[in-house]
Amino acid sequence: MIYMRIFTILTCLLGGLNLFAGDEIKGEEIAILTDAPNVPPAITRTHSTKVIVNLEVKEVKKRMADGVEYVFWTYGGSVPGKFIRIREGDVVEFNLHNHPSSKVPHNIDLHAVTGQGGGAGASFTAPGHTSKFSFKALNPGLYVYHCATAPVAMHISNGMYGMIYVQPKKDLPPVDKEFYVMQGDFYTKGKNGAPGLQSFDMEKAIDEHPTYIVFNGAVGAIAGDNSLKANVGESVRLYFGVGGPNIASNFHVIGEIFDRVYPEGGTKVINENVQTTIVPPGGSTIVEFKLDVPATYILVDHALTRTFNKGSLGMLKVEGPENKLVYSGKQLDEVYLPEGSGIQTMPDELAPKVPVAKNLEERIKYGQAIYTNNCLACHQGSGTGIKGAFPPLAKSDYLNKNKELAIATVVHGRSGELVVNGEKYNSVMPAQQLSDEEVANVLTYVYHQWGNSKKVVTPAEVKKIRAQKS
Ligand code: HEC
Ligand SMILES: [Cu+2]
Repeated sequence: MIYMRIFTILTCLLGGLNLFAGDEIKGEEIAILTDAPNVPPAITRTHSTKVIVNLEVKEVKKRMADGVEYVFWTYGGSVPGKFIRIREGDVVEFNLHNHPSSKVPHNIDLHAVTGQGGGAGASFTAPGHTSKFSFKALNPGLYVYHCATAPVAMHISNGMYGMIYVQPKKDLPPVDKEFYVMQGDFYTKGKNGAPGLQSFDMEKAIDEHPTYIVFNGAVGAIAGDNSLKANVGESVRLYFGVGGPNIASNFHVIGEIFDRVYPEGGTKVINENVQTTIVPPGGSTIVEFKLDVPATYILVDHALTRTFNKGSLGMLKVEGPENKLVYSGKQLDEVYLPEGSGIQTMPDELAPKVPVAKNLEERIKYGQAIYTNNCLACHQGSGTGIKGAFPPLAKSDYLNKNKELAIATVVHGRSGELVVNGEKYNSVMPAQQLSDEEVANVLTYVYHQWGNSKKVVTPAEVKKIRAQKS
C-alpha cells in the first residue's frame, strides 16, 4: 500500500518534470509587431522562447473622418495598437516606451498577463521614460490590451487599445489570410461630422453616447481603397476585438457566414455556421470563413445606426471567378402584379356611390377630386408625369388622339411599351378601381386640363369599353 503511494507520487513528479521540460525557454527573439489590419506571421517554432516586445506610446493627430481630426493616444502610432503575436509558454520581456512628446503618463494592462493589474502598475511610464516587466504566457488565446491610467475610460476612448495573440502550442489550422480589426467608440465635443480638430467629451463618454463607432480608428479605415482584400477559394481568419471603452459589437459580415467561431477569443470552436457574434468591450473573437464567390463583403456592427451613421463599416473585397450556383446575382427584374391587379373589373357592389354629375362643370369638378386621389401620385399634379417612369397626361398625344384608348387604360390598366410625345415608356399602369361614373369624371377633367383636347367622356362610353375586355 505504502509502496503504491510512493509510486504514485513519483509518477506525478516525473510527469511534472516532463511538463517543464516541454516549457524550457530556449533563446530569445524580438517580436514582430504589425499595424492593423495586418497580423504577424504564424509562429512556426515548437519550443518556448524569450520574446522581447518594444511598444511605443505616442500621442498623434490623425484623421477620424473626412475633415475631422483628433489627437489619438496610441500604442505604436495607430489605432488599434500594434498586434503582438507570441506563443503559449513564451516569456515576454515587455518594454513600454512613452514618447517624450506625450502630455501624460501611460501604462498597459494586457489581458494575457497573469499577475497584478495585467502589468498596469509595473508599466506605468512618464513621458520620455521606458518601463520594463516580464510575464509568462500561461494561457493561449486572443487578448485585448489597453491603457489603465486614470481616467481609464478617457485613455481607452482616445484609442489606447490593441490585441496580443498567444498562439496555442497546437496552433489553429493554417488559413490563407489573417486580418486584425478592432471596434472602438469615440466621444467628441462636436457632433458626428463636425469638421476640424475635435476634443474628447467626458460627459458624452460617461453617458455612453459615442459620436463615432469605428473599425480600426477612423471612419473608412478598412473601406474603399483601404478595404481588406482576398480571393475566391481562400480561407480567412479575422482577429476581431472591441477596445470600447463602452460599446459591445454585434459583429457581422454582410454576405458571409462564419464557418467557425472561437467565441470570446478562446481556443475552442464553440459554434459553427454563425451569422452574428457579440463581442464585449475588452473582449475578442476569432472567426473563420471560406470565400466561395466574389463580392464586397461588408463588416458591420449589426446595430446598424452605428454602421450607417457613426462609422462601423468595413469591407472585404473578394475577387475571382463567379459561381452562379452559390450565388446567381440578379436573374430577373420584372413587374410584380398580385393576382387580379393588372386587369380587374369593378364589382358592382364595390362601386362607390358618387353623385351623378348633372352637367360638364360638375363632371370636371368631381373629376378633379378623383384625379387627386387616384392619379396624381404617378402622373403628378400638373399632369407632367415623371420622365422615364410615368408618361405625361398634359398634351399627351396618346390621350388626346382617342378616347377609347384612354378609357381602356384607366379601366383595364395597361402595360408594355408605350410611346407618348416621342418618349418611350415600358411600365405598368394598374387598373383603376373606379366606377363608370368616376372614370367619366376623371377623364373629362384630364381632357379639360393642361392644354388637352377638351373631350367629354360619358359613363355610357366607359361601360361599353369595360365590357369589351373582362
Ligand atoms: C401607379 C402609378 C399610376 C397611377 C396611379 C395612374 N397611372 Fe396612368 N399610367 C401609369 C403608367 C406607368 C403608364 C404607362 C403604362 C405603360 O408603360 O404601358 C400610364 C399610362 C396612362 C395613360 C396613357 C398614356 C398617356 O400618358 O396618355 C393614361 C391616359 C393614364 N395613364 C391615365 C391615368 C389616370 C386618369 C389615372 C387616375 C385615374 C392614372 N392614370 C393613374 C401609371 C399610373
Ligand atoms: Cu494611456
